[in-house]
Amino acid sequence: MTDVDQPLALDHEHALDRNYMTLSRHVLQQLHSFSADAQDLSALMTRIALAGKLIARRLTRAGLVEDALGFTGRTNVQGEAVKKMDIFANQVFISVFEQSGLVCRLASEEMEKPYYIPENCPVGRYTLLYDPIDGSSNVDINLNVGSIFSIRKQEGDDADGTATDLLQDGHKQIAAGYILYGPSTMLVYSIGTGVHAFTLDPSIGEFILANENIQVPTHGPVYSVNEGNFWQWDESIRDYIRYVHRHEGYTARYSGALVGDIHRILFQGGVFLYPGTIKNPEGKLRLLYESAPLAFLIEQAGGNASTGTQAILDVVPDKIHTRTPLVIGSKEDVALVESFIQEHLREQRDKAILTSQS
Ligand code: P6P
Repeated sequence: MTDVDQPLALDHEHALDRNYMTLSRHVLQQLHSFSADAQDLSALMTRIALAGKLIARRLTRAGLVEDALGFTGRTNVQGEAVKKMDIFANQVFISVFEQSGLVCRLASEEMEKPYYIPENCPVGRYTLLYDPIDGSSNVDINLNVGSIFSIRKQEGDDADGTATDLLQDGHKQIAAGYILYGPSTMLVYSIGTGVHAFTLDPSIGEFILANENIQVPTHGPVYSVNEGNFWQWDESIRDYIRYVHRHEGYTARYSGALVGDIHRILFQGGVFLYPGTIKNPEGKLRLLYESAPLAFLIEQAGGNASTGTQAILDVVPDKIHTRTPLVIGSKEDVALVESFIQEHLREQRDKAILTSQS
């Protein structure tokens, strides 16, 4: 029989040949240290992974479990209708971290104010900021969703419970990443030593290293944006869209779930943008637990992330749920979007000068 006649060998056996690098070991290896900080980070990432496994399990059975799908009938602090899965996932992170002794607070898209670890629980020195289910509109139609996380150290004592130490720029993040619930469940993270992806092996309940030191291509074909907002955008963004419509080599991909769109760009290159609109000049995406963690990750992978005029990691929020416009992805593609914005700002300045001189 020729090769072409050979049935494809399902190489389950080869999968066992991998060295099975688990997430907790990988973190310690990245830090080349067993210091208290390193152990904390490893433990934090292990808790994130546990939350991911619990949420993945619920998602894979959602259609069969009473009360897993659909809306709660409530609206969250964002003014968005809350899905039952949003509440479930939000609570999973709280439950997984409450007794960990690692965190003092959890700040979530789903909670107006941070959740403070109760007195009767061990309190740690870190804060977890997270979007428990990003893209929850996809849950009921079995499309990919994600969880986004960011870890910061508490600064000061926050005795007044206002968590003002969280209102600092994204360079204060010590770890960030996301969990993508897709055909497989993947956890992608960075602690400032590159970007690494792990795939959940449900048969052993472990996230196993799949891709190490991921580098986003400097350019890619994908532009990812909700073109339904076209007429709500600034003219500079409309001109960028006209450019990619008229030039070869671009393709549109938009899933309605930020994590999936970013994951595609991380591996294939391109740019995701959620610009400001007339209705929401600051855009829709939240800085502390969506844009900043993803910006941390993409910069670690050699990409860029900006508001269109300012690096996302430099933005200082004035409140926990601050929103900013987002342009994120391959260096060259982010720069192209920014060039249209800069061109329009120049034109506006020139026009203002001419008007003042006339
Ligand atoms: P729109 C999901 O609600 C989300 O926060 C992101 O995951 C996603 O990229 C975006 O909003 C989708 O927003 O306005 O295009 O439906």
